[in-house]
Amino acid sequence: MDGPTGANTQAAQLEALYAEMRPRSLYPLWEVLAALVTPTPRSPSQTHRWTYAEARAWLLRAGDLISAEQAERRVLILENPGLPGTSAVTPSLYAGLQLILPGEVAPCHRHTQCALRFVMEGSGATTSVDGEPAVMHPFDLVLTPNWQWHDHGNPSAGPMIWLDGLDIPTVRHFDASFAEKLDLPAHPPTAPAGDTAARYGHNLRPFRGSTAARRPAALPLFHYPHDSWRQSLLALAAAEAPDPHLGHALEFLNPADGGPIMPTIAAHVRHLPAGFTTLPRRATDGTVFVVVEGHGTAVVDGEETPLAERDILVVPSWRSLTLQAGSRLILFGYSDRAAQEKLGLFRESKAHNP
Ligand code: GTQ
Repeated sequence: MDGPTGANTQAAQLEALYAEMRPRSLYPLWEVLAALVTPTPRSPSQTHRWTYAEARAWLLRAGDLISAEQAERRVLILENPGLPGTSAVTPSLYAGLQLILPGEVAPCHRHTQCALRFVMEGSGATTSVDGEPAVMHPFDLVLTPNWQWHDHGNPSAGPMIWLDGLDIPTVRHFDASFAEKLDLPAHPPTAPAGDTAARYGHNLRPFRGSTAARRPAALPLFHYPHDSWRQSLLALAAAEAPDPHLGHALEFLNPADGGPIMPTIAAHVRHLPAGFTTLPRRATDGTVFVVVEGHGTAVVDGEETPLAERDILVVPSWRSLTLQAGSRLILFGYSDRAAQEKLGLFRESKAHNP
């Protein structure tokens, strides 16, 4: 037998085996098993906060340099510092800040990626979905689901900025990206603003089999105005004590099935009364938050991040999150929980009172 440093040790023989196999794309699982099948999530993504004022200044500078038409979408990508080169904010999701200046149009296209828009600033720009405009106001949620035509226009007098949330990395993961452009800058009008809200937005829908059913049956609604979700959230807050881990929380739903807003993305809003601190909670859905109202602190695995209005915060999968409200704090959040629940992957863990 050779000694432990000899050419015939197990390690040396294995290394020789690996070297022979490598050019033929064969590798030993036992060297990587612990890193592949981890006992708990080990997200490479990091907790990160983008300050709105800083991002906004750079976005407006881009607005001086390139038009929405030329860019197709004039967007600053919020890339997670732990996922360089991926354009991803979490391993499954994308986030970007989009700017449309007065008079501009972001031309009509459609793609297999699902998108949400959460308005950060400005009033009166429109996102048209299959030819029906949603007139956007601050903190409105607008959806452009998988394969629905959409274009954006800004007939208002001021810049319009919103957060784009898409499932780009998920679609890339499945190698299922398709996209096409319409030959026209904007989709021909098919319905006036508010038409879908009237037909599908009030716990009603067009009578089955009638000609009035004009939207896709599986996902008809695409505009969730701030006024209306805020009123519901504050009514809940007035009615009962906050959930210890979440505060008052309401999920946006798809009226067709009571499920999340899109097949891959779920979204919700939270309210924390002034001075309230949540108990720590972790969940498998890495989440992008927008501060809608107020200020506070996010404590993620013990590390504090101050939160101010319009800041954007990403909290990766399975990090312990505690929220402290310095004033009344209202947050919007989106995550891949919709996809994870379908796949049987979603888990959460709630710390109990010490
Ligand atoms: O508005 O369709 O931020 O296709 C990234 C990709 C926005 C959009 C983004 C897109 C869009």
